[in-house]
Amino acid sequence: MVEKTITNGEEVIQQGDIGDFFYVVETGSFEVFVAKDGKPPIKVYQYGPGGSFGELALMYNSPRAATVRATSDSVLWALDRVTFRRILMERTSRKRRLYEEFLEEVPLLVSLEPYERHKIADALESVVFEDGEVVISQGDVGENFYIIESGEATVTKEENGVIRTYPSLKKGDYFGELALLNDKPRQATIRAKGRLKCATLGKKAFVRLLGPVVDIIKRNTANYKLMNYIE
Ligand code: 1OR
Repeated sequence: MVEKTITNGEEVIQQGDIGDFFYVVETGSFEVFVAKDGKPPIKVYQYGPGGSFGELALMYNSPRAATVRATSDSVLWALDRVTFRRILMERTSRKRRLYEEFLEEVPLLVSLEPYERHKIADALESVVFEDGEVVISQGDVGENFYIIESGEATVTKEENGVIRTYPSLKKGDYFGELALLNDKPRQATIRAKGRLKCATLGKKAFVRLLGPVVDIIKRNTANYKLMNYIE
């Protein structure tokens, strides 16, 4: 990859151009604009550190679908078209195909644009837990967020020596968000009930990609309070 220094306001990609590079943001911020049917461009997306863009034209041999402009002085890493196609394309399209249908059916994510779900698919990794295995241990530091792909998980919480059990989690349910949102220790223990398969995101990707649904997540945590699951 080649490091590129970008100044505030610079256009890195212009809609309609031929694709040459794929970019990863090290520092700074970018806005994405799409112009359709002769109308003025509309802002549709933004990127910060850890974000990546410019993959579509390289994957589909199509013109650039959007314009990407820096909104601060930034540092990018650029990967040329040939290397992208040789090293990253197969994995990226396989993961997007693999998770597409599943992510469309996760209630939390239905309000997102397909492209936003694609970026989540890029960052997901699947993990499998056998019956009784602990996924999250109460009191631990939180590193990951989980969405259940298949199977069930039990939720227990220990308080003053008393262990309480809460309703089980099933396909499409998510967990592990509280510690990431609040920087607090894990508030409950989650265990596999039978074989459990989860799609997981690390903390940085969680913050970067689930920004648009954080309000929904926060609203849902109000239900935990009703259940006395958190203080
Ligand atoms: P590219 O190679 O086409 C422009 O060059 C890049 O902008 C594109 O790859 C994506 O990486 C990025 N539609 C199309 N491209 C988008 C979009 C987008 N958002 C970011 N890019 N959206 C749909 C708008 C109708 C935004 C969806 C949230």
